[in-house]
Amino acid sequence: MKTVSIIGVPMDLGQTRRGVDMGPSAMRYAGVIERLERLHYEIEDLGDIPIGKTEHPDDEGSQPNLRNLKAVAEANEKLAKTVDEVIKRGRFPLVLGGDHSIAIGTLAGIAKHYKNLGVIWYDAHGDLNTPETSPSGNIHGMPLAVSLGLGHPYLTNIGGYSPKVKPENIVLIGIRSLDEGEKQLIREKGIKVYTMHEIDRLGMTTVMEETIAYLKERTDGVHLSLDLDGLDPNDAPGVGTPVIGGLTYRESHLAMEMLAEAKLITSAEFVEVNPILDERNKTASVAVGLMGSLFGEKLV
Ligand code: Z70
Ligand code: MN
Ligand code: MN
Ligand code: MN
Repeated sequence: MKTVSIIGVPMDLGQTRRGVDMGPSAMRYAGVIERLERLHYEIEDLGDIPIGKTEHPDDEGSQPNLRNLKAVAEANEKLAKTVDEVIKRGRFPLVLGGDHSIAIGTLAGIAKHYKNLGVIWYDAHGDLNTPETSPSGNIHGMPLAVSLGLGHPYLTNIGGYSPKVKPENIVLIGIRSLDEGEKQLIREKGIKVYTMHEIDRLGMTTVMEETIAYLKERTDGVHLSLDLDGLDPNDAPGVGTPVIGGLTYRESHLAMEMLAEAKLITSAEFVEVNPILDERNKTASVAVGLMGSLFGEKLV
């Protein structure tokens, strides 16, 4: 990865807290472009994907437990197309969110370029709900299920194919909040999960060594989908759904550094930064710092 394309997705329709649509600007202000240029990457900023309105005519109560379905689907179609073109041009897509529903479009744009795309889902949550299991109707709690082919066809068919990823090619890291249906799906599909329990027992070094070895032997590309709420709210307060007891700043940097060393990651997205809930752009700065480590920044 020598050339990087930044794609902003000011999406906030996948959940109900206002402000996460300002995430891409916050990460640009926190210096993402300068940070990666210092590492000698050639960066292009493709600007932001346009997001429609909440009041899409087709969303009028017609889709049970799928808030803003049509508007979310349309934005993700556009995102998928943009990501697809970036990869066709041989560049590394770096997507800045926006709520986590944008992973639907990112993965739709990426997955067709690989036989066996791996996914690292760094998050407090599993995002494995379907309209049947979701307690909230928020699509940001569903993107990983959608990518497995589960959910409304407006979402699963984005990019014109489904599924995007195989359950055995996914690794969840940082998990500490799962709904009943998500737990069932994880067991049923045998998805690899490092909850906070395993991370505390094994330590982040072992967790990442195992994750890297596991994905290296079965995938031909790995997408990192990093939800800032995977981090502890002390380190990343600017998120819509903070969950106590999370990954630290230090563990997260270590994880990114180990991924950089392994040269494993072929695309990435950083989501759920909400500047309105943040403290002096701390969470966006943490996100940009993690991108620095992911792209090979070293102290000495
Ligand atoms: C819950 C739901 C979620 C992110 C919260 C929460 C999902 N499981 N995802 N914050 N990023 O509503 O489905
Ligand atoms: Mn908005
Ligand atoms: Mn998430
Ligand atoms: Mn989350």
